Amino acid sequence: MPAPNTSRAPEELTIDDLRTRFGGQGQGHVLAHWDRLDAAGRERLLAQLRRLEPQLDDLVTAYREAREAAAPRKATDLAPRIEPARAIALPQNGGDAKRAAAARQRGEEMLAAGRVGVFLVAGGQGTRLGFPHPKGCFPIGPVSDRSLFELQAQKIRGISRRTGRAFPWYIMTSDATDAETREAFEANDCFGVPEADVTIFQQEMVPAFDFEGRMILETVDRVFENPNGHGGSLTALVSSGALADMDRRGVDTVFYYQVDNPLVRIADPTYLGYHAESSAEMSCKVVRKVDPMEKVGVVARVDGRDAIVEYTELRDEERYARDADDKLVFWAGSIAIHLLDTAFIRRVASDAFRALPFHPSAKQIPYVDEGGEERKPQEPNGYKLERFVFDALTEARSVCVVETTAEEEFSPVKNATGTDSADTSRAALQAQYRRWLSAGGARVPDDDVSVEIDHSVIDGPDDVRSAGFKTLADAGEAVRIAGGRDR
Ligand code: UD2
Repeated sequence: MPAPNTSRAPEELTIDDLRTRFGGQGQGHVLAHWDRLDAAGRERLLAQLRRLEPQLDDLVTAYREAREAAAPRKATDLAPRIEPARAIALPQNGGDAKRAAAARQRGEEMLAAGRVGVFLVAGGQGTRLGFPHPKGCFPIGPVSDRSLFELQAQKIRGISRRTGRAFPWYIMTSDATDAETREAFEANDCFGVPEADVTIFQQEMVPAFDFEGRMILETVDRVFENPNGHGGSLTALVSSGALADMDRRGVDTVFYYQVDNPLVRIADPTYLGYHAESSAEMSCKVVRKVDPMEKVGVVARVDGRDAIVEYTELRDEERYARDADDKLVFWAGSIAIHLLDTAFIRRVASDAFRALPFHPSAKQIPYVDEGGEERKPQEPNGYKLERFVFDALTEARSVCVVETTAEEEFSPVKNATGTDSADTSRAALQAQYRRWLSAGGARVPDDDVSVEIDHSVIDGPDDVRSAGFKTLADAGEAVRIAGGRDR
C-alpha cells in the first residue's frame, strides 16, 4: 500500500491515503463498508474523512486523554488542593457599594465606546427540555409567548437605545440547531436587531468513540459526530471570522452567555467594569448555592488557580462542606455568564487541543453493525466528547469572579417540569418585573395578572423611574398584562 502523501492538501487525499492514515491510528474500520457503497455514499464518506484527517492524531490522543482524565482517581494519586472562590461580593453581602458604582460607570464607558460584543452559545440540543427545536425558539414570554431569542434581542436593542450605537450579536449554532435558528431570525427580521449586527455561525463537530477507542460508524457511509461542546465556541469564533469582525468593529471584550436563561443581564455594565478594573482575561458570574445538589459548576481555587469544578466532578466531602455559619464552603455556583478578552480567546483557540481538553460522557450512540445494519443501542456504547468553555479559566493570567443573585440573574429553562422548567423561569421573570415596577415607583399589578415587560424600552427599575408612568396604561406596549381585572 502506498504511504500517505502528507504533503497533499486534505481535499486531494485519495482513498488509499485515507486507508493508511486511519488504519495507522486504529481507525481502519471506518472504511469497512467501502466496497458496497454507491457513488454518492463514497463521495459522502470521502468528504468526511478528508475533513477529519488533519485532526486525526489529535482526536485519537484527545480521546485517550479524556478517558484517562475521567478514570476514577487511584488512592495513591495526589488530590488537587481545592479552596473556596474569591469573589467580589454584592453590596448587600459585604461588598463595597462605591466600588460597584465606579465599576458600573466604567462598564457604561466601555459600552458607549463600542468595545463590547454579545456572544450567545446556542448549539445544544435541549434534550432534557423535550422541545424539538432550537431552545432559543422556546416561548417564554408570560403574556405574548415571545421566544427566548426575542427576549434577548429586546435586551440588545435596549442597550443600543441607551448607548446610541449598534451592538453586535454573535450566535453560535450547531449542525442540530443551525437551519431552524436561521429560519427563525429571517422570519422575524432578526427580532428587530439590525441584520448587519447579527452573525450566526456553526460550531465544529467531533467524532464519538466506542469503549475500545474506535470511531463509531453511524451508517455505512458516515462516522457519528456530535457538536464539540460550548468550549468549541472559542475555536469557532476564530474559524468563522467572527473574531475578525469584532476586531474590525473595535470590540475587545466578549459577553458570553447561554441560550436558556431569560434573566441574563446582557452586557451588565457593573460586571464589565469589574472585569476591566481587575485586568481580567476571563470573568465568571456566580450565585450562592443553597442546596449542595444544585446542578451548577462551582467556581473554586484548584491548586492555586481559579477554575470551575463541574457538579458531577465535586467530591462529597467538598459538596457538603459547611463553614462555621453553616454556609456551603464551595458556594460559588457558576451561571455560565462570562467575559472574555478577544486576545485571550485567540490565544486559547490557537492551542485548543491542550487548553480545552475533551470531556467524555457515555451515551447511547446509533451505529452500524458488521453486516451494515443500523442499530440503536439500549445501553451506552461509547463516549461523546465535549469541550467546556470554562476550562479556559486556568489559562487566564487574571480571573475576576463576581457575585450576583439567582433572583435577579439566573432562572434557566432546562427541564420539562419541576426545577429549572418553563414554569419556574416564567415565575422568576414575573417576580422580577414586579420588583422593577415597584422600585421604579409604578403601580404593581395584582397577583392574578401576568406581566410582561419589553426590555428594549424598560430594562430595570431605572428605566421605570425615568419613564415616569404611574399606571400601567401609561406604559403602553412596554408593559403588557393579561388575565385578572387589573389595568
Ligand atoms: C451548564 C454548566 C453548569 C452550569 C449551567 C448553568 C456545563 C458542562 N455545565 O450546564 O455548570 O453553569 O450550565 O445553566 O457547561 N451548547 C452549545 N454547544 C454544545 C453544547 C452546549 O452551544 O455543543 C450550549 C447550549 O446551547 C447552552 C449551553 O451551551 O446554551 C449550556 O449547555 P447545557 O444546557 O448542556 O449545560 P448544562 O445545563 O448541563
